[in-house]
Amino acid sequence: MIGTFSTSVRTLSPLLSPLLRHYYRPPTTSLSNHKVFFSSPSKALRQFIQADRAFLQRIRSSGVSTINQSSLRYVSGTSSKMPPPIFPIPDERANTVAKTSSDASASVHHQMSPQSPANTSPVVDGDKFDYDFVVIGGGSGGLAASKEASRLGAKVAVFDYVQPTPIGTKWGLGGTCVNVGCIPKKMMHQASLLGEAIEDAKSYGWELAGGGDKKHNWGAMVQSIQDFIHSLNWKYKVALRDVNVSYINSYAKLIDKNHIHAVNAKGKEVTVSAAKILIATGGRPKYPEIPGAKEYGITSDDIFSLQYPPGKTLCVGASYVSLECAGFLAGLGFDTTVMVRSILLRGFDQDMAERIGRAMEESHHVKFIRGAVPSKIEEIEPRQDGKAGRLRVTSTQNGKEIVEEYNTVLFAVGRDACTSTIGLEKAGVKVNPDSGKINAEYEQTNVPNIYAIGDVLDGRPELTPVAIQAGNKLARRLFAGSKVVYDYEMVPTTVFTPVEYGCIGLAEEVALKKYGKDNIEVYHGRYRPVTTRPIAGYGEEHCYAKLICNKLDDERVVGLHVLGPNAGEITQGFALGMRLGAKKRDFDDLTGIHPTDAENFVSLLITRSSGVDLSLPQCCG
Ligand code: FAD
Ligand code: NA7
Repeated sequence: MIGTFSTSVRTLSPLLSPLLRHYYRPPTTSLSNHKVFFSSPSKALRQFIQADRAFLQRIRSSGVSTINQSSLRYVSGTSSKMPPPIFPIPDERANTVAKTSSDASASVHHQMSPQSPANTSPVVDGDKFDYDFVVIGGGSGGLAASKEASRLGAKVAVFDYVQPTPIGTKWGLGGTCVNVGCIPKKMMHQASLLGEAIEDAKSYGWELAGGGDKKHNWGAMVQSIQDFIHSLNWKYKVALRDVNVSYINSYAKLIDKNHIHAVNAKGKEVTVSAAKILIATGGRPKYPEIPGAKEYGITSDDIFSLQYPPGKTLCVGASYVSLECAGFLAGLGFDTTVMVRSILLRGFDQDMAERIGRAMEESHHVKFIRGAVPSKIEEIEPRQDGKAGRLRVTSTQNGKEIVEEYNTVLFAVGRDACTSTIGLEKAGVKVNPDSGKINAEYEQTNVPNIYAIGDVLDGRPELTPVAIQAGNKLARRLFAGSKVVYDYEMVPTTVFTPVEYGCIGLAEEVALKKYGKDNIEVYHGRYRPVTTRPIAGYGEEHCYAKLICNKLDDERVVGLHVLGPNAGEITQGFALGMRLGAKKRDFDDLTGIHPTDAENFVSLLITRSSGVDLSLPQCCG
């Protein structure tokens, strides 16, 4: 509902537009400056944004047919002047979202067929149950869905509870992304890039006071990041309260398809009933089943709040989580090794994965042990407050045993969906026995009133924006009659290794398999980054852009890949073009912004089939 109002206001009322500007906190700039990005909406707008059912009702019954500054003043009693009508407030909630939200207008959004199972009525059975909608899991997906449902008039509760890691790490409201995922990861990545920027700065004439070498303080970085995260935990709580979502900090389990039993940290129990239930419990890191793994190893759940510098570190696994952690640890000056069982970045374009490996090895001094798995971890010296321990790691590489000493072993060997201890079987919800994940078309499980989103979903990308978008759209379908479903295709993503890798669409090997070798053309090129170390020349030998085109469809671009600084920002921009069906000639016709790294995509002339060697281009044509 609020989405509907804000869209109409934004479109039709210039009076309010200054207040509806979207402020954002850039993830890559100063932690200490983040406060300047908070907006301060007027009282009327705040009331509008925090609209509860009573306020929406007052708007309806007031006879006001326009949502803008003056009508808000009228409804909130600060003005007695009835505003003139500009935009009609629709009476039927069922139609509003589809008619006026951005969902309905964008060409890429998908509508459900009227027969689709989750195309439910917005009317809820509120009287029979404590809540219209109960969400289990207050992470990216659960928070988004709960707030949207409540804004749309549903009575909502969210259960969120963090079970501590084997070494006792725990965190607050917000789930993986904000506490132990995207956000602290990006900040440590940024901390490591800043170390490189210091070298870069020297080439531009900056001098360090006293001429001394740079030195990184792990404790200070962790403190800043954790302070920032705690501020976000608090803001999430406030945001739930502002839209009248009940937050219950307890571990929840289903008792049957409409009842949930939960226990908090002090053992206090509560049972609630709900017409509709959403499973958004996310995932947690796996540990390999080897002696010493849980006793002495850590995972991404621990690294971002680790109270001591990790020292010489072994990252086990070649997933993006492992490579990202290895990247920032090496950038912060730690001796870092990645143990790879088979290939780098399974599921990603393998040409790009190998380029990332080379960049990490050659430019960032990360060591790789290929074809190896650990078999045992023993403690030589225990970790203490403020100091890492010493660990002996025994591994098998191509049948041979290798033994090496490390201060920290970080496992990034995959994640388990949190579905095995939440009573799904009691409610009759089925999971894929191989992955433990829930198969839910249109986010609806096999039990019609139980839904699932985010990392618990089988075969879906495990990414924060995916969970958020799917959650918002599900809430609109459940409580506003929308038919718009989330489209899981063409999801852009970025691996934040020291030289970042952004991609959208198909990996080259997948495109070749799907369309056939003769029907695919690959346009690619190396480029010099203009944004980092143009003088010192850091990383330029690794920067690379590639477009994979389907010749059967007039060279429609089916895959875009970029390895270079700020690849996330580049990929996000081009993702829109890709979703709108861009062809190679659209890229060629696009005027570049000079000097940028992204402009390399408008001048990719060399095809893989030509076999022409890729030399670094000169600047400015
Ligand atoms: P989560 O965010 O995991 O939230 C689930 C919540 O439910 C948790 O708080 C959990 O404690 C709680 N919970 C579980 N069981 C119960 C229960 N029974 N009762 C109550 N509460 C319960 N994605 C990106 O898009 N970009 C990135 O750069 C990125 N980086 C990542 C880096 C790392 C190191 C990791 C691990 C992940 C990263 N991700 C990234 C993935 C992203 O964090 C997840 O896809 C996203 O958080 C999933 O959201 P979710 O709502 O499904 O679950
Ligand atoms: P992934 O993407 O599932 O990758 C797991 C990695 O760990 C992969 O490289 C595996 O190698 C490796 N692995 C798995 N088991 C072992 C053992 N026992 N020993 C050594 N190496 C092993 O996991 P992530 O943790 O990065 O992320 C999962 C999701 O979380 C991801 O989609 C993100 O969205 C967040 P393999 O290639 O199988 O040989």
